[in-house]
Amino acid sequence: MRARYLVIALVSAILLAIFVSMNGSAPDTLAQAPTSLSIDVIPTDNTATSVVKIDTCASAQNGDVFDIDIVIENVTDLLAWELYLSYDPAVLEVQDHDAAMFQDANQESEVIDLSEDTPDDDGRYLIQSFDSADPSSPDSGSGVLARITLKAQGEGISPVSITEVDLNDDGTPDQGPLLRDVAGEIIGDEDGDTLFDGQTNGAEIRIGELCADPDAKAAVQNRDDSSGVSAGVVVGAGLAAVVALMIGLVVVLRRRRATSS
Ligand SMILES: [Ca+2]
Ligand SMILES: [Ca+2]
Ligand SMILES: [Ca+2]
Ligand SMILES: [Ca+2]
Repeated sequence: MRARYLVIALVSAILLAIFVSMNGSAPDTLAQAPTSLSIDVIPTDNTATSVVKIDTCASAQNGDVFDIDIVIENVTDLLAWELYLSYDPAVLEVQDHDAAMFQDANQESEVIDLSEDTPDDDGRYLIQSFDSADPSSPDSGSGVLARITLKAQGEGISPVSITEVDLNDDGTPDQGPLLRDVAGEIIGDEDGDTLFDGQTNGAEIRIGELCADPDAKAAVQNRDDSSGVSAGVVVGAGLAAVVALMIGLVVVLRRRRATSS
């Protein structure tokens, strides 16, 4: 009798498990996290296939040169992608880029970089590449899709963003992130316009002012003790040239005055 109850309990448990799995509520916890894109404005210690901490604000000074990372997380079989970095050209310009980090990390990759030329100073920078390896060498997981070198061009706060943009204000986005997998399928497009609809996290860069966290500073490449001295020398030399020019002008004017009188 007791064994019979046990069998009934077991069968009920199995049926319940099947029911739950058919409704989709149980496997949700097992499902892979959705693909997301973010900008990490302090890329210190990130590698091509690992991201340490995504920072959303960094401060720097005018003239500073520093990197930011475009980070992808939880992608499966990525083969080709494109996205636009929006920035304020009064504050920043794009000096350089590396679009092959994440895609180049696995063996036999042959990444072709089709990004816009640098320097770029019109506020929209197109970065795109695909892995042309045969047999194909798609990439899965998380890492640094692209590393962008920026230069501070003026004081102020520049948002940096990779979300889709409606350029002609007709209510339909014209440009945005596009991710394609090894089967040619578009990744993360819910509404059929090919543009990525998953999480895209932007950030901001403050030139000449601190972030809410005063320690959130850009990883500046050009500013150290030696470059500070050489900048001072350059300014000094410039001033000397201006003074020499003015003395020359005064001499010429005096001579003219002398000859005309
Ligand atoms: Ca970081
Ligand atoms: Ca690859
Ligand atoms: Ca551009
Ligand atoms: Ca879409």
